[in-house]
Parts: sequence; structure tokens; C-alpha cells
Amino acid sequence: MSKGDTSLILGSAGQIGTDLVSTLRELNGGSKVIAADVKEQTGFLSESGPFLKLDVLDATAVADAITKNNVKEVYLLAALLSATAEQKMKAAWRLNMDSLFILLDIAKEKKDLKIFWPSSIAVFGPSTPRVHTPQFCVKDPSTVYGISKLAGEHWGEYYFNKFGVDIRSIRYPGLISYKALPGGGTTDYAVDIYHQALDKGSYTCFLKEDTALPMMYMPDAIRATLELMDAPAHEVKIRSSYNLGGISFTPEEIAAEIKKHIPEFSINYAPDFRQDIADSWPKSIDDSRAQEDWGWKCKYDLSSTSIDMLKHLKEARHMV
Ligand code: AKB
Repeated sequence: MSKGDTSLILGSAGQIGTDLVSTLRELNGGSKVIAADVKEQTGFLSESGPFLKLDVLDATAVADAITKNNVKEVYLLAALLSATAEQKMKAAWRLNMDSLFILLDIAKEKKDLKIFWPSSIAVFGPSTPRVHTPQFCVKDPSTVYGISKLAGEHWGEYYFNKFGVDIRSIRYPGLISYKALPGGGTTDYAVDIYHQALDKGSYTCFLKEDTALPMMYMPDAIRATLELMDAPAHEVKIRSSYNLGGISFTPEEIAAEIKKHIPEFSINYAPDFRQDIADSWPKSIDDSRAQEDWGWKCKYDLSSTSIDMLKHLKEARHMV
């Protein structure tokens, strides 16, 4: 982002938004980063910089927020994730798709607006190669969330090709963070497990022990997002969405890692409807195009993620 430009983060109170707002405000100064969310916020989102109570489905309010504040970058993070979207099909489709159209149409008119829109490993499905899933391959999502993300990727690419809209996107794997809890995802267990390990010393996992999924520690995910947004436009050769790999592990493997720090920790398994979703997703991702096009490199592995997560969660609980 150029110095002096303002960014708007829609859906800022969620798992990614919380970390993104705090990083952007540290980098660019609080006043240049407008946090917006449908729910009123107290705490750092409204205290460390401007905050707007804003519904992403209100096209006029979104357009006004952009024009009045001379916003040059918008991060659209409001969405219903995979597990919730299965329970609220139409609401998920409406939120995930209509919010994107509102923003694409605004960007079509305003030629100097850059958009970030998150996609997901949920765009892949049962016929996709599951190990080291390539950037370009069969995509047959079997969830409402995955269908919305795949459609959104195509619409973003269409608006780039037809109208020159500068949209950039990443297919996030499951994200692990300590600042805010995820909500309604299939990969949420990989965050809950650290909290429960500290609070109860045990965890009941809603996925089977050998279910491998691609994951990433939030500092890597935020760095990837900002590197993609800062890349010169000609380097961003994929305008649907970039694969992003990170780490790949099973519930059994993360539990073994936690046991290194909390030896009495125990895990048991009670798979529910989220098992079917996880079984339709890749086990690991090939992100060589992100590496080639804009120099992406993941830093955190499962061991360093676990050390950092436990350190911060213990600090928040005054356990150290
Ligand atoms: C979910 O589990 O729904 C999300 C995702 C992988 O996009 N974390």
C-alpha cells in the first residue's frame, strides 16, 4: 500500500480480521486502517483506529465508506464458513456472494481500488488430487461454502479480465491463531485443541485421528496476504485465487505435539458431520505458483506454531 492510502477491512471482528487490522495499524498507523463489522465493537478494533458499524450487504453504506474515506484497498473478510454454511445454506450464499458483487461493482467504477477476497481449500472436492493439490486441477466442491468460494473466484477473475478490477485472492488453508477464535469452520479444531489443552487437559475432536488437512499459522497467513497485496500488478498472474500450502497434519499429530509441552494432555475422537467435509478436502497443497509469482515462503511448522500458540495463550491466562 502506498504511504498515505487508507484501507478498509470489512468483517474485521473475525479470526483473520482481528490479526489483519492489528498488523496493518502497526505498519501504517491506526488512522489509515478502518475496521468495519456488522457488530458494534469495543476494545482494540474501535480504540486503536477508526471503526465503522457496517453491513457488507448494504451497497450504499459500503460505497459511502469507500468514497468518503478515500479508501484505496478493501479486504472483504465477512463470510459464513464451511460448517455454518451447511446449516444456513441460503444465508451463506447470500452473504458470501452478494457482498463480493457489491464490492466488484464499486471497483468496476472506481479504477484505483484494490480488493482482497479470501478463497479457501474448500474449492476442492472429492475428485481433486488430495496430496500436494495443484493450483490447476479438477475442482468439484461438495459444500455450500466451497461452491460459493469457487463461484467467487470465477467472478473475480471475470471482473479482472472484463473490467480491469484489481482483485487478489488466496485459497487459505485452516488458520491457527491466538488473538481471535475462528467460528463455524471445519478446521476450527486446530485452534480449540490448544485452548482446551490448557483449560481442561483434554480434548474431544470432531474429526478422526488420521484426518490430514492443510493448515497455517496466522502470522504466515497475514504476511502472505500483505505480500500479495503489495506485489506489483504484473506479478499477480492468477486472478482467481492462489493456492497457499503451509503445514499439513492430523489431529493425532497435533495432539502429540501438544503432549511435548503438556505431558498429561489426552485426546479422544467423536467425529460428526464435519468429517465428511474434511474428507472431501485436500490433505496438502502445492503452492509453487505463489512462490514463483510473488516470492511466497512459509515460515512456521507445527512445532514452532505450537510453541508460539501455547506461549500466547498461557500469557492471556496469566499462567506464566
Ligand atoms: C473452514 O474450515 O471452513 C475454513 C476454511 C478452510 O476455509 N477454515
